[in-house]
Amino acid sequence: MAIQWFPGHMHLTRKAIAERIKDIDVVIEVLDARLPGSSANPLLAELTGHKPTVKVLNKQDVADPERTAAWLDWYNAQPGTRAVPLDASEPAPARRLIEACHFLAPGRGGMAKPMRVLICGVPNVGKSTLINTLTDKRQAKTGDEAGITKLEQRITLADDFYLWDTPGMLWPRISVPESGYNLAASGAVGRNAYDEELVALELLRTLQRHYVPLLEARYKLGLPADEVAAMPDDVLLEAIGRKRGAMMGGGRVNLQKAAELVITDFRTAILGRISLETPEEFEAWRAAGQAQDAERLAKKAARAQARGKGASAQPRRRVIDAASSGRKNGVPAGAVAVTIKVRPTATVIAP
Ligand SMILES: Nc1nc2c(ncn2[C@@H]2O[C@H](COP(=O)(O)OP(=O)(O)OP(=O)(O)O)[C@@H](O)[C@H]2O)c(=O)[nH]1
Ligand SMILES: [Mg+2]
Repeated sequence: MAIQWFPGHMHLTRKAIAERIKDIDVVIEVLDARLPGSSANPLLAELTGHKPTVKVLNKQDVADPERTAAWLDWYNAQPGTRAVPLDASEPAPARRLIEACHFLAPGRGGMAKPMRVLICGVPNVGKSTLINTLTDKRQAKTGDEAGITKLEQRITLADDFYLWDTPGMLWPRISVPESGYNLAASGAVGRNAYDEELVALELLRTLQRHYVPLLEARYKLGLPADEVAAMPDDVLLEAIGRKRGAMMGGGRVNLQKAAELVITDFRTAILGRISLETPEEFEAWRAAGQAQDAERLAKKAARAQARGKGASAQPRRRVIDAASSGRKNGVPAGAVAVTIKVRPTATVIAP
């Protein structure tokens, strides 16, 4: 089953961003460099897409550098879209974002027209850390858990430069299952909204495809690389659990504990620098998700038509608003382009 997490505070965040965006000059969308496609929120694109935007590929220090380069090429080849890699705790590159804001909104600055910047992105991606680095103070609460920031907060960078930290937001229906798993592995999804074992198995499958030497280096399974790559994922999880001492009574492996170990090793980068998707992989997943959504909608329409014959003219269910149903004008949320347009004049900011 697909992973979904859209709790009440995200409904409020969506409303707050929709309201705030009118008075915003530049949007900084923070993406996770280990999963740039999956961490680009289509709902945010709807809410903020008309404003000049910089995409930040954050946590680049724990992402696979080759894949980050591929993602930057991919984004920066698209007209009007610009992306920069970042480690949010490093002051010098973070400060370059301030210059980028002035570039994108040249008319703003000075007491009469202060610069107003909205920082947004999925949960746990590093928005508040970036704000603290930019202001050189611990003004925003941070933590290695989804949902640390619960309310929008204005932070003053200078008398004429304001930043808005926003709570991390996902979207009501994640129609690309791989994105749900990758978001959960990264820590963007609340703990109770997914099954650690399933997420760890999916993560292991990715590691078996692309990062077998890192698996061997961490877990010392003592097996040839091709054998590790070909192992059934649940057998691999069990072998890792046994190696790492995640045991319960009767000599059995505690698979829940083993799953938590694997996920933590990925999040903390003890496993090494890993990215869970390439632009090509993500595009293929998205196309499959869109095709499935289209099929689902067609089936639903056919059912409604069949029911309509002889049924009363009154709709049976209350119509919920387009955005919270995950759809706009009949188009599924996952079908909305994840790239955010910036002014055609924008330039690449050197990393
Ligand atoms: N390795 C690495 N860790 C980072 C980076 N930026 C943030 N973190 C860590 O990621 C975790 C989440 O950071 P936050 O700044 O709280 O994330 P957030 O986006 O504000 O999260 P929410 O408020 O829950 O939406 C913290 O443990 C940070 O230390 C980065 O560039 N690299
Ligand atoms: Mg935060």
